[in-house]
Amino acid sequence: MNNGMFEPRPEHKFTFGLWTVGNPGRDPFGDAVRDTMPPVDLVKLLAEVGAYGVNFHDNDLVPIDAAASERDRIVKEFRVACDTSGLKVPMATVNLFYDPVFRDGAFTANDANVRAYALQKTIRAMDLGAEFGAQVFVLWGGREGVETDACRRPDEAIKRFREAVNYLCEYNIAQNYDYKFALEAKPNEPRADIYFPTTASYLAFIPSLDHAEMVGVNPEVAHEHMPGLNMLHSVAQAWEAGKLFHIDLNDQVPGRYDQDLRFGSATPKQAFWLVKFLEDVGYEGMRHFDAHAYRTEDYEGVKDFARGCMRTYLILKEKAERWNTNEEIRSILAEIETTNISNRFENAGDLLAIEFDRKQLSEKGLRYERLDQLTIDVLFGVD
Ligand code: GLT
Ligand code: MN
Ligand code: MN
Repeated sequence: MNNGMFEPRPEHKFTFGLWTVGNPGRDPFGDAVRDTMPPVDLVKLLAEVGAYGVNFHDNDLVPIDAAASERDRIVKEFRVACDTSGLKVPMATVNLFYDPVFRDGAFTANDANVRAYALQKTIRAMDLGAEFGAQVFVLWGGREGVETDACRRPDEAIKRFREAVNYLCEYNIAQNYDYKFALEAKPNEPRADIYFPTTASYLAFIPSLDHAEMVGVNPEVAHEHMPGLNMLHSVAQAWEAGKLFHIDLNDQVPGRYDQDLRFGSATPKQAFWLVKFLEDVGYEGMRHFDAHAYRTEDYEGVKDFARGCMRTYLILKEKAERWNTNEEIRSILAEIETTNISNRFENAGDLLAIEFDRKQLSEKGLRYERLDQLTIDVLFGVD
């Protein structure tokens, strides 16, 4: 039904990480279920399903131990694949979590040489992303945390993290890269506790940086849902602060391990409010899917997964339009607005002089039940 309407187009700015469609299904309890697909083939797969762009960590593309000549060959091949398929590289990032060297963190590790290596690895990843025209650089500090707080004071970790981001901003300026950095929060996993557990933590930290204007956030649905937070509220706060530089779309049931499910597949109502917000405010950044296919799937299933992420986004976008134009919804919203006539009190005396009628103010039902049911009707297609 309405198939053409939900087909991805370049202007939708749908992107996927190499690590998402390339996820071979390994988990802590079981081995890979899909053969590893080379990056150039993943680009073809993404082009086939209609994505706009592909993002990568340094080591998704270039193995950590690659010699310079191998790096150049890989980069060349990847460029040809992107050019041929028309795929863009809007975002790049760095893997500071996989290698054992980062077992105690990267920018916050206690060993100064590990911290320096992490910085070196990051600026090389910035060079790599810049070669492909990436404009956003995501920093997810997966190992920036602890199993035991005995190892360092957390305020020291914050200072180290600040020093690292300041350094990267200087490099960005020196190289004329013009990147925007997007800090991605996650409360736990892979470590017991990760510093800066929520998007709001990063929003509070960013103003303390030397180049705060260069740094924003990359909220992820799953990472907000894991501790039971409301993704929409985190995104709205970032947007209102002018800091929504990127977004990771996927899904997650609160309280579980990091599921990275197909966008909208577990909590479609929350996904609806999120899409509606992004569309209503006119967010112009990438709609990046940071998720992966079920472990039951082969590469045809991976395509189903990727198509599903984009299709659900577009369905929800259409639902948002229906919600915005639904007559009964509009009339309830208009009714709500009648109570929102703001008073300005020139001085506190004016405010103190008013006798509020609390009983009258709390008498009338607010009709949010009806409003929510109308939302459900829209979502279920019976509006
Ligand atoms: C990793 C993580 C994601 C981050 C990626 C960027 S890598 O898969 O689970 O949430 O966005 O480093
Ligand atoms: Mn993510
Ligand atoms: Mn995740």
